[in-house]
Amino acid sequence: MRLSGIDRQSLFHNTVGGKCNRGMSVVDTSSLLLGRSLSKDEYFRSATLGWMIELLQAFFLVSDDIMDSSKTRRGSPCWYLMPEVGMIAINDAFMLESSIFLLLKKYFRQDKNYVDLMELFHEVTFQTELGQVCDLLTAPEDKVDLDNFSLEKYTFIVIFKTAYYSFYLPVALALHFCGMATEKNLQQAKDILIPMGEYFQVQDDYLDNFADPETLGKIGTDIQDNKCSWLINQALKRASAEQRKVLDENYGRKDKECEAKVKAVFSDLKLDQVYREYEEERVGEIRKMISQVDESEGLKKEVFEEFLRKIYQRSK
Ligand code: DMA
Ligand code: MG
Ligand code: MG
Ligand code: MG
Repeated sequence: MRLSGIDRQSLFHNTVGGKCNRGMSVVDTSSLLLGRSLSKDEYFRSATLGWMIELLQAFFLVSDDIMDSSKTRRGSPCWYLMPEVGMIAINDAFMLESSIFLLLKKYFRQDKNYVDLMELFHEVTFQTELGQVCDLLTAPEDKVDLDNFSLEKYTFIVIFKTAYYSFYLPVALALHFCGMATEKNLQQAKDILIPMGEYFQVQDDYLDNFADPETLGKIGTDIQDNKCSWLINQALKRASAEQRKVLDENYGRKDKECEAKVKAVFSDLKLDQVYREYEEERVGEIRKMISQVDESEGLKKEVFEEFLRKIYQRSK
């Protein structure tokens, strides 16, 4: 089937231009698991699985940017803000998702893992959507109530909206691809990659406020969007009565000046330093978990070391 102009543009605008960490992880993990470089065919097939995660990511980002009223993504305007796109972006998001299953059928229909791979994509998609709906429901636009936030809610949201599809999925796909998807290997992968994904979303929340949008490729929206982010949860733990009042009166308002007042409280509370301490502690714990991985069924510690290396102290 030939893609018409607009679908082609959606595909290019939304699937290329990112870091491709998720997609490449399938290829790199497969090679690590097999302990050798991949044949041409193995490379092609694992890269195809990798592109499917990038398509899933594109689907989530196009819809996430609409729901979060974001302005830019990967240094360009969000897809729904492009000329002549608008709310057609919603259907484009669905088509990006559907294309995963077209590719899966085209290249993996004959594979004995076909159903496992398909179920994995469906399951992880559902988990992400569950995370997204909790993210949105804890951030009502018209009702700011900071008492509604908690680190427990935060942890639930980020595990579901980010950790499953960004961290568990690439390794689970590679395990299936290499014929090593034993229950034990999948469980060990989950036990490490879910906390790692949680840490990754804490970084995302930190960068939303503290990074240079030029480097990050996107302009932060969490404060104006009333998000139950890592930073606001840390601020609530530390704020004086006066600072709390500023947060109550200015968080979640669609107003640049209100946003600036919240940012000032975040910086007075030295949340950048709090974040750096959190990062060191969390990374220490994750490294410890990695050192305890049981490699008896073919899983390799290096798989996780490589993931951690890619995200540690990231600035975008
Ligand atoms: C990201 O949450 C989650 C998904 C499923 C895209 P977010 O809105 O913080 O992401 P970003 O900062 O990239 O908009
Ligand atoms: Mg967003
Ligand atoms: Mg979001
Ligand atoms: Mg974010």
